[in-house]
Amino acid sequence: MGKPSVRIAVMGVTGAGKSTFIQTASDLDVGIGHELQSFTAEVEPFEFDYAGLHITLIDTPGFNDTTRSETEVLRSIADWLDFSYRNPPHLKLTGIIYLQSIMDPRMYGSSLRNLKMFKELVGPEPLQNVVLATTRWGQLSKSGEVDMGESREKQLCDDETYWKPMISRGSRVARFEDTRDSALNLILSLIEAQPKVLQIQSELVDQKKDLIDTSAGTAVNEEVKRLESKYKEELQQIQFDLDKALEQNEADVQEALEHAKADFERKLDRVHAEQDLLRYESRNQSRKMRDEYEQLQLAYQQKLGAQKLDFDETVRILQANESKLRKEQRDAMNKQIEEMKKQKKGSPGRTGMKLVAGLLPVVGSVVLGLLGIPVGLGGLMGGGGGF
Ligand SMILES: Nc1nc2c(ncn2[C@@H]2O[C@H](COP(=O)(O)OP(=O)(O)O)[C@@H](O)[C@H]2O)c(=O)[nH]1
Ligand SMILES: [Mg+2]
Repeated sequence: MGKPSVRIAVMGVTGAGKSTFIQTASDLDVGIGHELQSFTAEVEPFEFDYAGLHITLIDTPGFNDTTRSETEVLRSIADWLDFSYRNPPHLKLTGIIYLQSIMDPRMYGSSLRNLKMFKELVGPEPLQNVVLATTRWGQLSKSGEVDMGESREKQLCDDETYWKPMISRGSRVARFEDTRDSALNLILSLIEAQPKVLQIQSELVDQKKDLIDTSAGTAVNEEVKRLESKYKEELQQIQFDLDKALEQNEADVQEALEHAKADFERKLDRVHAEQDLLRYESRNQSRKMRDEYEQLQLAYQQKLGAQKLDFDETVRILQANESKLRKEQRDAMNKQIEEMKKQKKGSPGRTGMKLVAGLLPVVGSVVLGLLGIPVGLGGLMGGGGGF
């Protein structure tokens, strides 16, 4: 006969003290994160025996991870929960310990966001099997600030946007006092509970939903959409600023910029329209869009630099980088160059700036960014005139 099994997920923002808690409880070396780097990138179970029980503590990444998107974090947690429940012996969690550092003076945006994601993952039913635990009481007692900790704890419990609704639904509040006993007591307080299926497990396995249609997936997708509109606003702002900056220059430059902007906005619209279809890929799309946006910014800066470039120098730089282009782009670029070469050397129609402006609608802003026209060429050549 095996020992009775206890499975507890440990959640909370990066830095809340999840790994510290697991290490203290299990005496295993779990690898504890330092400073801003978050150590736990994937869901990772740690197993040990205690008091006749086989205990598994499941370490999870926080949604405020410094290196991974919310989608990636959600996917890794959802995949683990999905897999363990979907396949025999269809494991359910005995409980969840949600950690929150008592050292945090207030609920930061990322803490609130993480809590929201936690609630979406767990759903209302299993909240009875949740312990909301504050960490770092050891530090507070050393510095004689336990009173302050107590008033923060009270705030957490009394605030509607924080723990209050969860406590009303049966979640308990506890403190992790930095000792093994304290950690084990927290765990033992959960073992009587009837294991429950989490909302995300029920949605993915029983209701056969796609991740993006689950409550947690929807919350992430909303965030993606919010980011998209933010990028759009920023793009408009940059357009405005650059219009101003270019006011004194030739109309064709501005026209080209307008063209590039319209191009970009069409892409943005397409991403919006496709987002719901893209499902899992939505965050990738958003990331790709951000890259393009950054390229566009770069291209703008380069154009400002190119106003001071002469024609031949611009041709040299472009052609030195032409291997980065697809054949049709390369052909289009060289056609444009040949076109302009027909004009008289040193004529106002034949400058680096005019060349870049002419290329913009042909090869697009992203490609121009790849072509490596150096930024801030102030000292290289005199203004508009060629040669
Ligand atoms: N003294 C003390 N330090 C803690 C406690 N919890 C976390 N830390 C420290 O805070 C940092 C982040 O903790 P960690 O356990 O890696 O957080 P995680 O990201 O939630 O796994 C580490 O440097 C820990 O040593 C605690 O309860 N007491
Ligand atoms: Mg950790």
